[in-house]
Formats: sequence, structure tokens, C-alpha cells
Amino acid sequence: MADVDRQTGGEVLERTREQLKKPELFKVLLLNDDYTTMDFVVEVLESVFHKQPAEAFRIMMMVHTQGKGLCGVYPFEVAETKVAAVVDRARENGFPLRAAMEPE
Ligand code: TYC
Repeated sequence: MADVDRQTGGEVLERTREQLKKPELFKVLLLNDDYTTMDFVVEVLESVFHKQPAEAFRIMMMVHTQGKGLCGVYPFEVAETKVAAVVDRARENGFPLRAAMEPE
């Protein structure tokens, strides 16, 4: 250990502290629109966010009535991937559905 410290000037300790930092988490939200079908939103919630059917329906209705709804909370890169998956699937199916992420 003393050898390592001498060779790195303390870098090993520094890196260990960074690795212990909790990852920043981001909310992923679905946004309402007038054109995406309710069935498609429920399907996205089941397939992208692994929600059970009743929970997927509840979140879809929350988005439909309140304008937006929380789908999950994830580390940055996972949240980005979920948003991209929602948009990709929506565009493939001709829907304008949007998702957003915001710091928890
Ligand atoms: N408002 C849409 C409709 O009436 C349904 C919908 C729900 C759209 C949730 C998007 O994120 C959404 N067909």
C-alpha cells in the first residue's frame, strides 16, 4: 500500500472516494399529447418501464389527466436510454409521445 501511495501521489485514495459517491438519479416522466393512443402508452409503460398492467394504466391516466406522470427514477445513462426508447418506439408507430428527464 505504501508503494502504491508513493507511485501515485495519493490517486488511489482519490479514486476510491469518487467511486463511493452515490450516482445522481433522474426522474423519467411521460408527457401528455392529444394523438398518442392510451393503449400505446400502456404498452410503452409495460415494455420500457416494466410496469404491471394495472400500474401502467394508472400512470397513463395520471399523464392523461395531469399532463405528466412519473415512470421511474434511474441513474443518468439509464434514464437517457429509457427516454430514447420511448421516443424511438413512438416514432416507429407514428405517435408524437414525448418523455422527459429531470434531476430527482
Ligand atoms: N391524451 C391521450 C389521448 O387522449 C392519451 C395519452 C396518455 C397520451 C398519456 C400521451 O403520455 C400520454 N389519446
